[in-house]
Amino acid sequence: MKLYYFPPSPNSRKAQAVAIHLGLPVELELVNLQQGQQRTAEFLALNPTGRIPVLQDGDFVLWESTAIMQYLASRVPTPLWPDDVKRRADIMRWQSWQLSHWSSGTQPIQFERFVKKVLDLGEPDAQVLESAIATFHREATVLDTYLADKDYLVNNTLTLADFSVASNLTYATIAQFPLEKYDHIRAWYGRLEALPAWQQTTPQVPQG
Ligand SMILES: N[C@@H](CCC(=O)N[C@@H](CS)C(=O)NCC(=O)O)C(=O)O
Repeated sequence: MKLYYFPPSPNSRKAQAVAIHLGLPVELELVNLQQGQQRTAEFLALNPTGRIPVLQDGDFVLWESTAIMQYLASRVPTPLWPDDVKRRADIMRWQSWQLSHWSSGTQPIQFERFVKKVLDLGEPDAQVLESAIATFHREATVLDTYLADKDYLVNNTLTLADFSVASNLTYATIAQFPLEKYDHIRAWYGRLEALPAWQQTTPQVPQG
């Protein structure tokens, strides 16, 4: 299997971390987003949306990180994606929330405070930031409350849900996500950060 990825991308991190955690042999193929390699004809033939990650398994090509994670975790028996319909639905619930709602707060903060600086795109837009921070607090309150009596999101066991939701916190420190009052999120994310698969996929980013 081949994973088209870009190391700084939280979306490719999710898929790569799951592959590492499961010990699956996955060949990595760099798609340099800063050089526009996601827009080459060759890459668009794999993923017409022009985004990474993409997984290629023989002649089967799969894009969308959540689908890739589920496909990878279906290759071997694993508590990350248990063979139980309610547990799977619960995992899907959190993966859906992550893509639709959690990202709505975290991604604009990450873009305004971190990506703009790295790509020299100017100062953060105060209005965008204010709105994103309000969304962040709304969603973080839900997550923090849910985690108050749990170590992990589903069945109190590490699952794909944790990898998905944690991916948004990849740049939490450098982008100054307002996490101070969310003790349960910080404790839970600490558990993710202790995983070798998370450590091995930590992006190298310019500091400061
Ligand atoms: N919903 C997609 C989002 C993928 C995505 O947005 N990937 C970004 C990197 S984090 C990308 O490839 N961006 C390239 C571009 O927009 O040109 C997924 O979960 O895989």
